[in-house]
Amino acid sequence: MAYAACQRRSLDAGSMGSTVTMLSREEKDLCCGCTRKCICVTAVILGILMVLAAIIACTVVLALPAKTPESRYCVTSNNYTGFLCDDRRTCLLPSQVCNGGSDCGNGEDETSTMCSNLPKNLPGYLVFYCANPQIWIYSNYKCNGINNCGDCSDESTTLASCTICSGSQWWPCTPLLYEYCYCIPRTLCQNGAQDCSDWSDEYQCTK
Ligand SMILES: [Ca+2]
Ligand SMILES: [Ca+2]
Repeated sequence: MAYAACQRRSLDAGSMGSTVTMLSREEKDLCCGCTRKCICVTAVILGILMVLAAIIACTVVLALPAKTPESRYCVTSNNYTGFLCDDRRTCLLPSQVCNGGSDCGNGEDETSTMCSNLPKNLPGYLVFYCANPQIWIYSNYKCNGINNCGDCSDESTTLASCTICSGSQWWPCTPLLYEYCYCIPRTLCQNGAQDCSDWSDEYQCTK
């Protein structure tokens, strides 16, 4: 007997007097069984719905992108890629990070997590790997005219994408000094000492 029919039968019986007296034992058993069955079915459906809801919730949570570390990328006033302090205003030069001195207000540029395994734990934009990948420098030492890698790969047009000897402060030549790569500072011109292999620093370059 369907549950609705049981209810209607009970109501009919109720309108005629007592539900108990008007329903036979069989009818009562059937109605009672029907009710229990409906409760069971409802419970099973609710259980299934809860499981489905849990699966959907898990799927949504797992589908969300993992929280990425807070970006500290910034650009310094002299146009270097830098490290942003917690104040979200101070932009440090790469070489100020893990240099042993606290340059951010909260010392976030010197955390043991970041500085314990250099350069692996540094943000990649602070690091430049030389032609010999075992050697690295801070990225602000790239294209600065100085031979920081030791093989001038940090001053090259190929690996470092530098513009060779740009700016009037440089004189292009083959330097005698290991410190320079493709040019010398113009301040060394006409100083009475040879700095270029062709002496152009003394006979051609003007300050
Ligand atoms: Ca520092
Ligand atoms: Ca350099």
